[in-house]
Amino acid sequence: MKHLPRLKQAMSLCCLFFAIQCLADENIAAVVEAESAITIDGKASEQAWNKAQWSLIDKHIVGEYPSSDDFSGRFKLLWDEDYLYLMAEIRDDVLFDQYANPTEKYWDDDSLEVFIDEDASGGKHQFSFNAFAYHVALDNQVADIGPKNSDGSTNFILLNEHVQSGWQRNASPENVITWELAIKLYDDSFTLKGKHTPVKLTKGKVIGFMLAYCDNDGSKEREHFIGSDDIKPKNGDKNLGYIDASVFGKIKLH
Ligand SMILES: [Ca+2]
Ligand SMILES: [Ca+2]
Ligand SMILES: [Ca+2]
Ligand SMILES: [Ca+2]
Repeated sequence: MKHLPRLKQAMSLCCLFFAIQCLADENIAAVVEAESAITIDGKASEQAWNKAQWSLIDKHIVGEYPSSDDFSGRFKLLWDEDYLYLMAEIRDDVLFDQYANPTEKYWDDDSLEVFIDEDASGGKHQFSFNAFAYHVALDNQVADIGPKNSDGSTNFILLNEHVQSGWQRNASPENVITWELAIKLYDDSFTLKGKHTPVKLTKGKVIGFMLAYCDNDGSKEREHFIGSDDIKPKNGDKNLGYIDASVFGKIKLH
């Protein structure tokens, strides 16, 4: 009988752990599995999309907060063994692609920025593949920063094989673009040399994830940068996603 207090203690610890787990899970968005094949054509015509919940892209990162006509957006996610799928509905009054070179100042052109941390490790990733900040441009090319060049300069790279995308503008509602993406997940062993196999996705997997949109309607630099997650500023700066995966949100595959 003298074991009873210890048992009680263990049980309360279990309850506490369960409560903490529940609280932690509340902040992890659930992503449902795609029931049917997804065709990447910018159209949400697949039944599977109806099962996914919308999330808003409404958190300020850079620039003035735009009016809803200037920029507003929302997105849904689905997954299967090979891909994380994304459907984004973006209202943007002017589509602007001033730099023809896909690795030149791609963040100052209209682009969808998908942040992925395959193992939800968090931590610095600007010059490594601990996480990715895929800038998906209007020409469907995918840019990010790789490990530094041998002279120490920044290496802007294309990772087009990681993200397949398609978008279209619709007659109604006005100025609304639907983007559809299939994203392969690569872990932190990825390098720019050789062939790498994407990670197979399974139920219960937790992934670091954030989505943002760079909106420019004709200025030299982007006018707004709005994201899906609240970022705690560092020295007044909220534009930290391309540097540190710890500011991403988290999603869990269900
Ligand atoms: Ca489709
Ligand atoms: Ca705009
Ligand atoms: Ca990582
Ligand atoms: Ca724009």
